[in-house]
Amino acid sequence: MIELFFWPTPNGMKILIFLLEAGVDYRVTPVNISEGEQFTHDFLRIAPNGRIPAIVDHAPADSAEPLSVFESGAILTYLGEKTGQFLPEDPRPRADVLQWLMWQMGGLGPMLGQNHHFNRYAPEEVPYAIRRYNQETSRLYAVLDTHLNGRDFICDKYSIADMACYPWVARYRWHKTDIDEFPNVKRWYQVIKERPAVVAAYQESCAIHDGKAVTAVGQDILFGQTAETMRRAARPENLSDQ
Ligand SMILES: N[C@@H](CCC(=O)N[C@@H](CS)C(=O)NCC(=O)O)C(=O)O
Repeated sequence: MIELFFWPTPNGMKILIFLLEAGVDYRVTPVNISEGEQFTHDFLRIAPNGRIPAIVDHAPADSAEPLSVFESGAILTYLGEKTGQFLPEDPRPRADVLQWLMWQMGGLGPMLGQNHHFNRYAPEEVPYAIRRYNQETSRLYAVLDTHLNGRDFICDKYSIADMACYPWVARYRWHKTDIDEFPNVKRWYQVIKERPAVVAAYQESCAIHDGKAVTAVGQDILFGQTAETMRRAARPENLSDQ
């Protein structure tokens, strides 16, 4: 059984989609990141970066103690290898899936994340930052759109690369992207959106959290973090937090 430490954000959705697509036995442990639950000792033991998603595999292949993984790209790779699904074994298609997974992890995700920050959350308007991340967003969409020309999926078959990119593109309104400008991305997005596992994943995520806007307190927790936040969270006296 896979325990998924989850909150309904794009990085969390990637893993929920995988678990439903692959038919894996799982349970969700919500981690409300707007209330600071990412800083509890129990969670930091599993995910020292204090970010969701993370998993604990309670039945690892070596039958030893439970195995934890953090970082959504590492989790998708682990689950792909464990289940033999959505990550090819042959070196050539495998390298293709992994390069697009890394493109999402190092580019699409972080850039769209900053775009959302400056377009939706920043307490003051920062025109340079908005322009910078809008431009980078449009550049990345063009990369994906060109690549998807004549293809159904990012790689040869539906894979963890699609699962990693989809939840970010699904927030295209957040990053002020006119998806009609990118017809191949739009076609790919609509096909994935209708997959039964994807529909089920979003239904399950809505039941966990209704998607209400982050409160001012939540914004302080999310956007006011420094080294001191992590040092404080790691102090033994905070063990009583759990
Ligand atoms: N590179 C990480 C990013 C994880 C991440 O940024 N998670 C966000 C939600 S999408 C989070 O936990 N935020 C909590 C916080 O900022 O305190 C991954 O892909 O797993």
